[in-house]
Amino acid sequence: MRQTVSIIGAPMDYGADRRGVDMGPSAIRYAGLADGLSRAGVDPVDSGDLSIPRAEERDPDVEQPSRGTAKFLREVEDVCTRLADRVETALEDDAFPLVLGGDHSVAIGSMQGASRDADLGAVWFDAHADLNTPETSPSGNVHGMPLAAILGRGVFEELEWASAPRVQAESIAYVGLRSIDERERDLLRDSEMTAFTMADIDDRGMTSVVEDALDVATNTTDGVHISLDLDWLDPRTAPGVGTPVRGGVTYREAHAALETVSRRHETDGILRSMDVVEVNPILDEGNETATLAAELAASTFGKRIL
Ligand code: 4U7
Ligand code: MN
Ligand code: MN
Ligand code: MN
Repeated sequence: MRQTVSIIGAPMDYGADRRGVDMGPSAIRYAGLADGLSRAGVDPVDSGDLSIPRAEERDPDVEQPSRGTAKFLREVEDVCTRLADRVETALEDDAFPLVLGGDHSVAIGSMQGASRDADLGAVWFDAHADLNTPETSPSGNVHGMPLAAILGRGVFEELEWASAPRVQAESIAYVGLRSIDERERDLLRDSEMTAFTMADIDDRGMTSVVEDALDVATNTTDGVHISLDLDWLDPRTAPGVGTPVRGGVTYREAHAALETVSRRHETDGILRSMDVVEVNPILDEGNETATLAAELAASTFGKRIL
């Protein structure tokens, strides 16, 4: 039986400074996401977008002295709570939730929802560690904080909508890290997470690194969440992102990584949920980054050359 993939758009840009990432879901759909998924052998069902008020109608709330700085935290809470419910519902209907961002703070909602009824591991494909707390963040942007939120670090410990008790640090693996803030590095070193950097990919090759990351994320969990931030790729290949970092993964490496995930899913049924985030059509060139996002989502479900 073909697996149903429920496409859930979360056009949120509260978590990032560069406007335009709220257009990501449209651009990824327009780039042929549904066709790509069908060709990969799954049944896409589009559940539409969450309705999200524009940031201009909201107050950025930069002053929350007791909490440190986290811009639009209340708005992120509202969206992530609704998103978590949508993800949970998709899983109850035996569908696979595929969340389209929006900035990376949507991952708080997708992982919350996917871990309400399961122990969840994660593979984080990103240039960044996304482990700042409002206290350590140099920007106050929540898209740099989703893993700290999920793991209940700093002030997130008290925020029930954010932390996900069934996600453990030891079941999270980064792949492709290359930009970490100073205070974030201490948080990462003190945690039980596994980090594969760009240097590990250089040394060992992508497929072997991803195999290890999947071992980490499947060990003692019921399923794996894939979080794909398009700034994981080199900016020459994926220019449409708000926080580009040179020296990222190539087009081929990216496909190899997600095809490795798909092979493991085919044999062991490891996948539970996924988000594809940080596509910013305003900064993109000819919808190239959105097209890549759609292709990589298809590769996750087994797009094959032959
Ligand atoms: B993304 C940053 F300071 N670390 O916290 C921050 F460099 O979801 C960037 O990975 C965060 O794109 C990038 O603002 C968040 C910065
Ligand atoms: Mn990110
Ligand atoms: Mn990033
Ligand atoms: Mn970014």
